[in-house]
Amino acid sequence: MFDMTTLTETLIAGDGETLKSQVNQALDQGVAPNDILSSGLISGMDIVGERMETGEMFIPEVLMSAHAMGEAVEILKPLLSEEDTTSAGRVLIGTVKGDLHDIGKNLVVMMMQSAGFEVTDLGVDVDADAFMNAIEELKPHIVGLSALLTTTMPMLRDTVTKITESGKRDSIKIMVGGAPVNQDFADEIGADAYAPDAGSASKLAKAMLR
Ligand code: B1M
Repeated sequence: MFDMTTLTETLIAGDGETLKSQVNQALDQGVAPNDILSSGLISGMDIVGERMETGEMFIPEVLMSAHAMGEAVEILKPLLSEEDTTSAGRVLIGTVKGDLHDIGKNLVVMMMQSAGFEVTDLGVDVDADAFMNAIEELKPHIVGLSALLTTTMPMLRDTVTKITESGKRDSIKIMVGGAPVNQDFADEIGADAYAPDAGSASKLAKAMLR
């Protein structure tokens, strides 16, 4: 049986090349892509986060782990696709202003694309005006906002408020997510949906447009 801790340890060490070959080994041994992602990789990033907090790991090391994670996710991407790939709607997504975290948001993008959504990703550090301009241009059915820092959670509120004040809420559903976000906060700021992870984000997106 494949030992998932090898993936976790290699991710924490930030060794992208070794991680890629270990991911391939795990796949060869029949481990499900979703298990590799959740038990091997995401749990590794959680440990990276804890070590970052305690000062055991520094930003350059965290970045190496983040980069290794991105490379591993690239291998898993085509394998994590959902079955139904008919066009499901337009999604506009981004990480809010002041926030540079994009690994989770990229996973949400990947799951939504594989569920058949046309996704426009505005990237990171996206202010409310940039979301508004893109809404004008692309007329999305769903706007997805990601925030990973408690300090950028207010930007979720500002962006939701701006979209609401523009009078476009009749045609747009707003979904929020990110580690510090929860259902209560989503309700408080007037978002239509909160998803705790990428899989539920794409399922909820489909349910919202039904
Ligand atoms: Co940052 N960072 N970071 N960091 N970082 C956290 C978030 C932190 C919890 C670490 C810690 O201290 N324990 C902490 C935040 C504390 C807080 O706010 N309370 C923190 C901090 C403090 C910082 C800096 C301020 C550090 C500093 O400079 N002193 C700084 C801020 C920079 C900025 O953004 N302005 C910073 C910088 C960085 C790096 C650049 C080094 C790097 C980011 C690289 C990158 O993203 N390209 C980084 C990383 C990697 C992390 C941790 C370790 C990992 C984040 C991650 O990728 N997780 C993180 C600790 C942690 O989360 N355990 C931490 C894996 C990812 C799959 O999960 O992003 O939660 P997640 O996404 C999930 C769900 O949340 C959900 O689905 C995803 C997939 O299942 N989801 C959505 C996410 N978005 C969604 C949107 C949706 C729906 C679901 O709908 C639209």
